[in-house]
Formats: sequence, C-alpha cells, structure tokens
Amino acid sequence: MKALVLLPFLLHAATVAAAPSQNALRPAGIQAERIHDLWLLTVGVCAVVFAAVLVALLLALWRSGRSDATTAPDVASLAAPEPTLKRNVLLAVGASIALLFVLIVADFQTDRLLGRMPLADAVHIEVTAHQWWWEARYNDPEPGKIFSTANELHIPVGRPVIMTLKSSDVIHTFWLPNLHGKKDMIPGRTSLIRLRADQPGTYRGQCAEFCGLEHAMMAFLVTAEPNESYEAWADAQRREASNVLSARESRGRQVFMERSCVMCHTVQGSGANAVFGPDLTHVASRQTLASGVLPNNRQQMAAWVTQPQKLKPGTNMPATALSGEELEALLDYLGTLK
Ligand code: HEC
Ligand SMILES: [Cu+2]
Repeated sequence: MKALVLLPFLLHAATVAAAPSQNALRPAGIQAERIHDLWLLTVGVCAVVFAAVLVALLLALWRSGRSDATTAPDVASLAAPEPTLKRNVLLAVGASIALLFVLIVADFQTDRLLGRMPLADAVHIEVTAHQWWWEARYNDPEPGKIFSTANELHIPVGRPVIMTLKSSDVIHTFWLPNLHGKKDMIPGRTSLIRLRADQPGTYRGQCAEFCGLEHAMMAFLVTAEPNESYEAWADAQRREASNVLSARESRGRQVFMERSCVMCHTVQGSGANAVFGPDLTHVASRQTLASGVLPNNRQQMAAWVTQPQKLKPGTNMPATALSGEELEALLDYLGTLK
C-alpha cells in the first residue's frame, strides 16, 4: 500500500532524472562553473548586505521611544545632535563602495578566466539561428568532414568547443545554461562562444531573446559524450542517406521529391539540397522534432508533416496535404534517415 502511494513520486523522480538538464546552478563545464562561482559570490554579498540592513532597521525600531495616542510629538529630538549618525552613514557608504569593488574585481576576473580556456584541439561549430530552429554546421579543415545538422548537437566531453553564432533573420540568443552564459545572435554579425563540457549528459538550451511568435518553442539539445562516441556520431552524420530502400520507402522518397518537401529541405545523397528548413539527412537519429517541441516518433512525425501550423502556429513550414498511402510511404522513408 505504502509503495503504491509512493509510486507517482518515484515515477516522477525517474522522469525528472532522465529529462535533459537546463539549469545554470548545475554547471557541467568549466565556463559555467566560473559563472556559477561569480553568481555565488554576488548572492553571498547581497545576502550579507540584506541581513545587515534588516538588523539596522530592527535596532532602530527597538531603540526608538515608545508612544501611544496621548503622547505629544517629540519635536525637540529632531534638533538634538546625533554624534554617531555621521560615523555610521560614512561606515555604511564605505562598506557599500568596498563591496561593489569586490564584485567589480570578481567580475573582471571571471571574464579573464572565461577568455583563458585552453582551445587546443577544439571542435568548431557554426550555429545559425532561424525563426524558430537551429542550424548547426560542423566545420573541419578537411572539406570532406564538414557536415550539417539541426536542433540537436553532440560534443565531446573534455574537448573545447568553439561556436560561431549567427542569425539569418532577427536577434536570437544562444543560451545553454549548464555550459555557459547567454550570447546574442545578431543578423549580419558573428559572435563567438567557447565552452567545454566536463560532465557527460544531455543539456537543454533555449533561445533567450524574444524573436517572434514561436520564440518559446525554440529549444535545442546538446549531448556531451566521450570522444569516441562523439566521433562515431559525427561519422554517422557525415554519411549520405542510404539509397538501399524497400519499394515503399522508395515511394516515400518519390513523395518527398514530388511534393514541396524538396523545396526546403536537404537529404544528402538524395538530390534534395534546399536549405530553407532543417537538414533532414539524419532526422530519424534525433530525439525531438521542430526544435524540441515534439518527441520524435512516427505518430508525431505524421502530425508534424500534415499539420505543422497546429503544433507550432506561425512556423515557416506549411502543411502538406497527403493521401493516406502517400503519408505512410513518406513516414517509412523518413524513418530510414538515421
Ligand atoms: C516552405 C518550406 C518547407 C516545406 C515545403 C517543408 N518544410 Fe519541413 N520544415 C521547414 C522549416 C522552416 C522547418 C523548421 C520548423 C520549426 O522548427 O519551426 C521544418 C521542419 C521540418 C521537420 C523537423 C526537423 C527537425 O529536425 O526538427 C521535418 C521532419 C520536416 N520539416 C519534414 C518536411 C516534410 C516531410 C515536408 C514535405 C511534406 C516538408 N518538411 C516541407 C520548412 C519546410
Ligand atoms: Cu529565437
């Protein structure tokens, strides 16, 4: 019986543990740790100041004279000299200035430390924000090793990652709180963010600058994993989509090519190479669809392809009317894009 009562809580705990973390107070990398340290210092200083102000207020209340409705106003005390007042105000002003200096110095220090993260052997990723999804291009000195993906990034644990941030339309903000602070993505400009994950895990990021209708539905996932599994993932992402297809999968590809999909999406190796929407070469390997809005499974994929405007109103993907046969074949084909 007791166990039954506990069950919902246990289940809840299990799902929470499995959910990707989005928490600036759980730093999982060197840069976020430094920002977290600065935050702790700031909160500590502010807490001490707040407590001191409350103590001063209570002391003043405690020491002031008691009165009731019949007590005449004591105007004389206003003119009486208060020898300690000047000293106390000076002390308080001095302490405030000193504490603000402590915070300024810590702030500069944090900034310098952030800039000093070693960058040898870095992974270079170009992240472009679109209304309302994320494009990621993994750069490499060897052109053959460059690949693109969307909304879900993988990075190796312990290796620095240099992200070049861009926007294709309006101002967005890249925010991955477990690994770093926010960075604006401004059209026509390039900004850089350097981070390193020191603990493996899946971290959730979110656009942090209001960028239009679906701003709240513009999330992304970053999976930090050991270097070998990262390299395996990257190799898989570099591969073109398989052309070994069953009859129905081929029919699905035909639907993809003949309907509007091909006008906006890339599937490497298939001939579809439009870049208006996310690269779909490996869409089946992603956990979510449409920037973290839907879990990636056949049912949600069907819902997304047939009525994206219902699931993410305003999104730049139009609905495509498909017959039942076309839809099933298309879903089979999309399922091969691992
Ligand atoms: C006018 C351009 C356009 C057309 C046509 C279009 N899409 Fe999209 N598609 C987009 C955009 C833009 C997004 C990103 C939407 C978002 O997250 O807000 C998207 C997202 C998707 C996603 C989610 C990808 C991910 O990684 O989350 C899938 C899957 C998809 N489209 C499949 C299709 C299929 C299949 C068709 C044809 C039936 C199609 N699209 C037609 C523009 C288009
Ligand atoms: Cu945005």
